[in-house]
Amino acid sequence: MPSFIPTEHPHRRYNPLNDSWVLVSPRRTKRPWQGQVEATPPDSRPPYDPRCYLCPGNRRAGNAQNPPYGSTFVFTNDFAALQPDVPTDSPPPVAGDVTGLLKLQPEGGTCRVICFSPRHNLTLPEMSAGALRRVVDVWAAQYAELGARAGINYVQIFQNQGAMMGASNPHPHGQIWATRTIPDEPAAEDRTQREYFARHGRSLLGDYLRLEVNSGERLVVQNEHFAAVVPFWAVWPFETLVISRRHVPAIDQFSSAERDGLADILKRLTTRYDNLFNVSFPYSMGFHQQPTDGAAHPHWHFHAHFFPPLLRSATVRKFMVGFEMLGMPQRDLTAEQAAQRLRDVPATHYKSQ
Ligand code: H2U
Ligand code: ZN
Repeated sequence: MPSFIPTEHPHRRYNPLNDSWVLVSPRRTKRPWQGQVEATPPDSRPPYDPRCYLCPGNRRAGNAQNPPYGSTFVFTNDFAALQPDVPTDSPPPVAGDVTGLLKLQPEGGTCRVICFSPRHNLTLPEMSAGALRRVVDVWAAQYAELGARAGINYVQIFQNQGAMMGASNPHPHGQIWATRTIPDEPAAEDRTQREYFARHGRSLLGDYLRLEVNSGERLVVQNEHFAAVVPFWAVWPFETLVISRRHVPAIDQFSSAERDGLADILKRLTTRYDNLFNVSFPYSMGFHQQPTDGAAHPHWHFHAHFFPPLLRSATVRKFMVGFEMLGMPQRDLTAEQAAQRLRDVPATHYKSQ
């Protein structure tokens, strides 16, 4: 089927998952750049760093001591953004506000940190399939445990990879923030998926995945259980969406084979990311799963978002400023071009080539 997607002309694309638009300006990557250049952090980390807060056996910043863990380790964030014991009663109106414009609600929850590996110098693509599978099992167990708690209605699992994305420590780790209210992004996706399911009787992302697998234009990697695409509506230059082939609402409902499949697709995708500029590719990633509010969510389809900031090279990132902050998101290369770039790099990690 011929593609009628413009490769030269500015156009807008619609994101049906969060009901927003992105401006695509394919020719803008040709503009000269004399602006900020990021430092490429040297990657000469030892397998164990006695000063690292997350290495096995070390003391953390809050003075707790990590056990001598051998695979993964989960602990409550010593500087948690959410606390479980926040009063839930509605507070009185903000003093002086007769308009109702100033709204304030208490928010309860909990924050955890997950060390993916005892090895200080690894990243996800450098971990073995078996070790990654153990991380998947920890994510599933954490989602199930936190989600079952009274007062936890949403569980956000995520990872900030790299200093450029705000990771505070190079030890391989991710976070979980579990909240009483459903945050805005998953709340928007809950609405769009519910409406699509009500109208068509099928999952929005299931239909989208079928379309992407048939076209192949935006496909990056796939296996028996998952596919990773640069979504048609991607905002970040090399943004990807990992979608399960089976319409499953949450990670704890995957079979053992599907969990292996998730570990495999994450390894293959992050390997390609690192191979793009031969650096450990920075990103924020996370899973979007059904809220744990006890309501039925038959429309929810498990997926992971990867939002990497790099644009032209290891040192030049995309800035979401000016028009993006005041108008709408804008991107410089098309989703199809980004997917092609990610397909063109080797499937084996550059450090092991
Ligand atoms: P980020 O690298 O994505 O910031 O995650 C690390 C988290 O680890 C961060 O939220 C926590 C920080 O609060 N942390 C501890 O809980 N204890 C420590 O000793 C160091 C860091
Ligand atoms: Zn460490």
